[in-house]
Amino acid sequence: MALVKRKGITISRQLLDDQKLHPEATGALTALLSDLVVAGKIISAEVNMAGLADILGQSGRTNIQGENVQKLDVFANQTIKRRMEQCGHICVMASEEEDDPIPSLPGYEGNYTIAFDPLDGSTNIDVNVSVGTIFSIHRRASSGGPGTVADLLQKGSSQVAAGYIIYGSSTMIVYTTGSGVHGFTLDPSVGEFFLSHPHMRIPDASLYYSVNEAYAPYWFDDTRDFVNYLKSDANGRKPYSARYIGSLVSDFHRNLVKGGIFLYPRDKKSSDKTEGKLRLLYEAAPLAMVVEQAGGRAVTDDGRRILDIEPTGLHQRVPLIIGSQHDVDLAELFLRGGRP
Ligand code: AHM
Ligand code: MG
Repeated sequence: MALVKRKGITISRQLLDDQKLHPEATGALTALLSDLVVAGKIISAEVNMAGLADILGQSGRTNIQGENVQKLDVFANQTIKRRMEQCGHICVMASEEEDDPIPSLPGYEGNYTIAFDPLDGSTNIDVNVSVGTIFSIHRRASSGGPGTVADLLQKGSSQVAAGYIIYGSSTMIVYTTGSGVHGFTLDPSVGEFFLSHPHMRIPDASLYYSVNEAYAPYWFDDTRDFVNYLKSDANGRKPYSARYIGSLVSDFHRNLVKGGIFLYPRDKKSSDKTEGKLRLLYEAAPLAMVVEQAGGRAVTDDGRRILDIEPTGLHQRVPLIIGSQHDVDLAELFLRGGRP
């Protein structure tokens, strides 16, 4: 029987309801996600204090682990590692901030892996723009003991959960375990996430595009033609509007709620952008699972479904086109050389 979702239920309740959809579930994924939620609350509290760091000064102020205040992306990375390495359900982790796989504490290895971008868009912190944590969870591929790189290099379609925490005007967590997408907003007065956005669906079409247009001179022709088409009023169309924050979680979240298309395509200029900038494991794959679960699409600029890409390296980059279904379909048409 489908459960009726009302606003105001807690994330713990929702996680348990998700678990009920899988009769074989042991509760391990629920416990893992609950620990991740705790990490999100700790990071949220620290992000909210960021603007006061210069006023209060860094020395003397200690965080929850009793350390002096650190750079926020380092703090976020350590916070997630500490929650996950001893949660008892993770065998190995990968972080955008670290070159190598991160093992769990000996004796605490479990059946899942997590890849995360601890604080995406952290260059925006100083100007009070929203940043976020992105996470991707897989069942391990190996059968026991410490996890390996091979456990982490699984394609996006086998994720068992994915989502993000956005530290914005409110802190929200948006996640999927493969049965739709739900959004929760943190009530800081009681320290609890409450369901605020049940069964999120991305609008099929939109009038917003998000791309860093400063790179337009280096784009391939089809990318430029597509963006020019969006901006044009050809055939009496209403032109799209540009919305680019430069903080992926924020740009993605806005598009998820309002509809829109986000592009970080390849370009001809810099060698490290030949595959785009964004990382498959930490950014593209988890957001692709969220967007598909919400009715949207995520592809590369040569038409591959993000969730079908076999990763070959932990820090592999991938060109990303993600958002409303109709808009991504239209982008694909242009990038295949077609025109409406
Ligand atoms: P980061 O992981 O180093 O923070 O970089 C990722 C960020 C994304 O949040 C954002 O979409 C992108 O970089 C912006 O890049 P650019 O400044 O090239 O437009
Ligand atoms: Mg990032």
